[in-house]
Amino acid sequence: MFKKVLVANRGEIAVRIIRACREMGIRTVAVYSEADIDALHVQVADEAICIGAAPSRDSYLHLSNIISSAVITGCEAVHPGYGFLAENKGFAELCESCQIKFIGPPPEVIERMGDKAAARAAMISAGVPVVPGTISGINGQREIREPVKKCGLPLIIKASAGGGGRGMRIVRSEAELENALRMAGNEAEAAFGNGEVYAEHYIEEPRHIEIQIIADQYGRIVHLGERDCSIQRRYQKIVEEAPSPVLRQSKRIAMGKAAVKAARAIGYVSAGTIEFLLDKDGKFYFMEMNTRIQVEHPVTEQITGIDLVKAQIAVAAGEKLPFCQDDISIHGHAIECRINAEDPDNGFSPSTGIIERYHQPGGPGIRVDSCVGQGMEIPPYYDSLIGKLIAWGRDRNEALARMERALAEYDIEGIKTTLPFHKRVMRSEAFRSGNYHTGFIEKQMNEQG
Ligand code: MV4
Repeated sequence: MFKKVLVANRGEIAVRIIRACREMGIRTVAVYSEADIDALHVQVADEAICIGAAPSRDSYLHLSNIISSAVITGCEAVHPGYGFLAENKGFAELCESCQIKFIGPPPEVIERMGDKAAARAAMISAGVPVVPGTISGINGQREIREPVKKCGLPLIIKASAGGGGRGMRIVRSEAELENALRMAGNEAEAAFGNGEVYAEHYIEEPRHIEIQIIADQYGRIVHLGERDCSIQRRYQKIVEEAPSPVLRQSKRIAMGKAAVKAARAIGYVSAGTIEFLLDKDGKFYFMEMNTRIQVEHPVTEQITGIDLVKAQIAVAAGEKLPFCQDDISIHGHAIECRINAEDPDNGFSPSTGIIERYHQPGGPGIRVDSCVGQGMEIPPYYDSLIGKLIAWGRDRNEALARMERALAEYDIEGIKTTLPFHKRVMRSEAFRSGNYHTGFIEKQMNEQG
């Protein structure tokens, strides 16, 4: 096992990784920007090194400052968390070339899954269901109506280099197609420096259901069930739950098998997530693969009892997975609310400043993964996620009741947060019934109570 790991991240995920390392007897090195000198991850790590100025590009995205910190402190591995360098092929390669283990999949796998058109093609070869669409990227030379023939209408144009919803266009009539292709291409070129786009049939009001997998270096791949992440706003997940309130056991098994097949086909190692769209007929389709630990991993941990971060570190160190598929069982239900420093009454605009009062909930079934406390300042430079509130119950109703109780206990003053918004989500009829889709916030959030 590793003796020392550098945590190349900040915020709650850095703290989460440091906790896993501590339990495993691994020493940790935190890195921090000038804005984060008083941050929690710096306090809880064994050592800490300042890697630059507040803007991410000068610190948390600065490859050479981070890799030098790992070398100087004698770390054998780097955990990238999520965001920042987690899906940066160049960083994974740089780690490898310095004989430092990148805790994640091989660089080629990061690259392949980062290209959404290539990922789609790989899944078609692997026999994993994908939405009907164009096989490879469209670059303007082809017959303009080809996407309509292959996908039918409505269709959606996506950027190959995109993901997470950026640079997408929905086309409802053939007349819109040419313009939409050009606009999407231009947008993709501007945003990613790669104008390649592809098209898929557009599935109306789908559910976003993703399967967690974990793979070791010896070909064992296990799935840990699904998370339902359909509650999103502008492609940002807000609430996640596991298991999905709409999946039957047979569908769960089918999606799990598809996810394992996908992971095996691309030579996956580490923790990863296969995202699927579930349509109204209950058919599921591959959408994207995330080659990192995700924000919402705790709901899976709560219902499987498996510590995903520890498992991810162990497989990176060359250990065999200590469990097989038959050892995995789903116990109860978990819901996660993302606590963002944002003002839900003002278009979710970022809220910065000092936390004047802070009291977090506890008690039965409650987990808080957070990085803030009373007197701390939320800097304006980074992601607005300041914590995650996770409720577990023997069934969905108990998890929901505990979440509502914990939201009422949670007190954060001095900055705006998404706490009041979550209270409304939990009260809404659509969420309570479990019968919601990705248009929940725009269309279904008619409040009760
Ligand atoms: C889709 C889709 C419907 N049909 N693809 C949005 C984020 C990006 N990862 C893919 N997205 C979608 N792709 C097809 N063929 C609908 C969405 C989508 C969505 C997906 C997941 C969660 C929320 C969403 C909100 C709007 C649209």
